[in-house]
Amino acid sequence: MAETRRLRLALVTGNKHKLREAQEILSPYGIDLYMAGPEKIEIQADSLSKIAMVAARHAWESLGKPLIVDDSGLFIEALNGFPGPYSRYVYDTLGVDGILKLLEGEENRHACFKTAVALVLPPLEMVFEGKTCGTITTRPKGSSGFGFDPIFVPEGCSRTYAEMTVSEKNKVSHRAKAMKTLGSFIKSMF
Ligand code: ITT
Repeated sequence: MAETRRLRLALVTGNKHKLREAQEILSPYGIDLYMAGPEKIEIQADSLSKIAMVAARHAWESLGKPLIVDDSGLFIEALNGFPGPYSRYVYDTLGVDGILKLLEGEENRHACFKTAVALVLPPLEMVFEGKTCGTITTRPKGSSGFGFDPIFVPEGCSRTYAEMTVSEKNKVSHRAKAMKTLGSFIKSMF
């Protein structure tokens, strides 16, 4: 019987929800993802890809094992793309309610979630991106997921990410798109 090769890959994050979403996507591609703890440094920059790659290279220094870093953000059109790369800080300070307040009375609720996944698998260093657009609700709905999930309804859907199971979110999400591209790439390599 042919032996199936699987790749063990570390996800450097403090966010277990990201791990769960990404594990489900990557497993069919022969990738066993585990959470690794070296501190994820987060530089201030205007591009998620840059932030993810700097963090991934830094993590490699202490971990020395094949790894990925996922940096994601919510880009709101009426706020000129804010909070974008500053999403973590804005989530921790203003939270979901703060975003809804900023959009009070605003008719343009269009927004996009983006993910950049940086891979360090020496000598390879690559970034894979995913994007899903949709609308910001007027009040939080649902209790699953994390972060801004309760206020984001992806295009073509009637429920927020927080009203979906992990598998449902993975059918449409920004993270799933980035992880699938990563998965296909790795599968083609091994
Ligand atoms: P790590 O940096 O430790 O990986 P994090 O939660 O800080 O975890 P990011 O910096 O990538 O992740 O995300 C910035 C913010 O955007 C974060 O506070 C999340 O709340 C939010 N976010 C990221 N991905 C999301 C998603 O799929 N759904 C909802 N909110 C998300």
